[in-house]
Amino acid sequence: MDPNTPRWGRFAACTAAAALLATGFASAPAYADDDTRHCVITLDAVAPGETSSEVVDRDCAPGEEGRRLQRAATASTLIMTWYQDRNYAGDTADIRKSGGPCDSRGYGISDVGFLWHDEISSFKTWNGCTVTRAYEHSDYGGHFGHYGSDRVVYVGDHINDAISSFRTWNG
Ligand SMILES: [Ca+2]
Repeated sequence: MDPNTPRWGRFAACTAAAALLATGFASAPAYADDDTRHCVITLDAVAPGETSSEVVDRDCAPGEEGRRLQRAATASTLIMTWYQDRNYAGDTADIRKSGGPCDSRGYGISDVGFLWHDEISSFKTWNGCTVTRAYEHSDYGGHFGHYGSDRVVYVGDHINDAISSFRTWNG
């Protein structure tokens, strides 16, 4: 047996542990209030025959500037708010769309975008969006969480920090 093999095995294990540790630190909620980031993501209407809404605008700013941005976005209908941490804490994103409230067809967000990949831990839905599915992968793939409430204080261990796409509708 090659005497180098176990050494490489140990090296690989150490690297994996270091990567996990770094991820843990990155998601720890150890920020001051103004270090949070707040976004407004605006979706287009779902085109006939399509299942997803195009993102037509995405704007983020830190702290109070970001909250002002969210308060100013009143021309469209708020359908979701995403939170980086459980209990509606940390970075936030308001998801808005043109037109009226959520209907039974609802909205699909096929990719939450690079800022929000594997980050979301809680969310709220608004304006008639009463049922939501959160998926592990883009384009509604992998395992998912199903929620029949417009207030989800924690998405659950099975999908926490692992969400890449959403569907939400009036059910
Ligand atoms: Ca999180």
